[in-house]
Amino acid sequence: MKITKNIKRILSYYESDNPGVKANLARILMSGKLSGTGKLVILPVDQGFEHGPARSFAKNFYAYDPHYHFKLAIDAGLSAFAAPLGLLEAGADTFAGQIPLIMKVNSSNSLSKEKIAPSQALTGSVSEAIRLGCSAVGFTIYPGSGMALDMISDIQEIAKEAKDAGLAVVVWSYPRGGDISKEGETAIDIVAYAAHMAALVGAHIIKVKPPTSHIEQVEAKKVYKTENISIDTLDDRIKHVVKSCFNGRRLVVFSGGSSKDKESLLNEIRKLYLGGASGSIVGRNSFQRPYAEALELLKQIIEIYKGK
Ligand code: FBP
Repeated sequence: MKITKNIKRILSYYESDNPGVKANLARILMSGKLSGTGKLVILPVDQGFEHGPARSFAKNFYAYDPHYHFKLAIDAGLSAFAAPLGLLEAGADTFAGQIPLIMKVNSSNSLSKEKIAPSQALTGSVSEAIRLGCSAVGFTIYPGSGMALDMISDIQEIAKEAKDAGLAVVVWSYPRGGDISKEGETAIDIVAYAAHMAALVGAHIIKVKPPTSHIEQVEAKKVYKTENISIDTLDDRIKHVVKSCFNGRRLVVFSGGSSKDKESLLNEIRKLYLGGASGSIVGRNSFQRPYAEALELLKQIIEIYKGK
């Protein structure tokens, strides 16, 4: 595989990483229809854990089958497929080597949701990710939660183990819990802060939700005003989040959220692209649609990231 100049430049930003990590990042960046562009579209299917099977799969009952998701990610020409251990095991042989895999190594669930101190259990490990041929491990932190400090300590250990083993690290950074209001979970100051924390814990790829123009913290409000930080449009806000991730030296992808109509999603993704996002990670909006529709939607998302 020959890598493009663009990908060489991105890899050069990861100054401390060993050849194994760089090879795995290159594998993700050189797979699928966005190969070599430096942009990524990833299919995440951990919603069965996070929200339960009916809320995740009943809309499109074929999606109860793990093979459905592997096939969708491969047929759509995506950059990677992310899922928890059990789901990856269920398609490991049939789809071996066909798409880079990201093992989500921690998960929350809606049955034991905690309002103040939401947390995640470890549900996979670096050695299992290696056994299944994964390119990366994925880990969620909830900045703001009463359990945030424990989660941040856990990711520190897992990231070290993953990097030593040559795996890339993807951090889902979703603020919630503690004093953060519901509106604050996607506030621009909070999302930029959460993305920056993910960069600081050593993530190669950072995943956050698209931010709103709400500012949650009183102290931050003053700075956004005095320093004239533009946050009025979504593309301005994306620029600000990307800047908060080491001035663009880290890959930052944005989640799709719950199912919405195609045009709203595509409009949102156009703004993400304009703001300099590295890509999208779109779960429910893809697999809750009928197969052909999902393929068409993913094709259009990929076209946007190709700059078309
Ligand atoms: P979606 O595109 O379906 O939103 O998937 C992105 C994702 O990060 C999943 O990986 C995860 O299961 C889900 O969102 C979690 O959402 P929340 O924590 O808001 O319930």
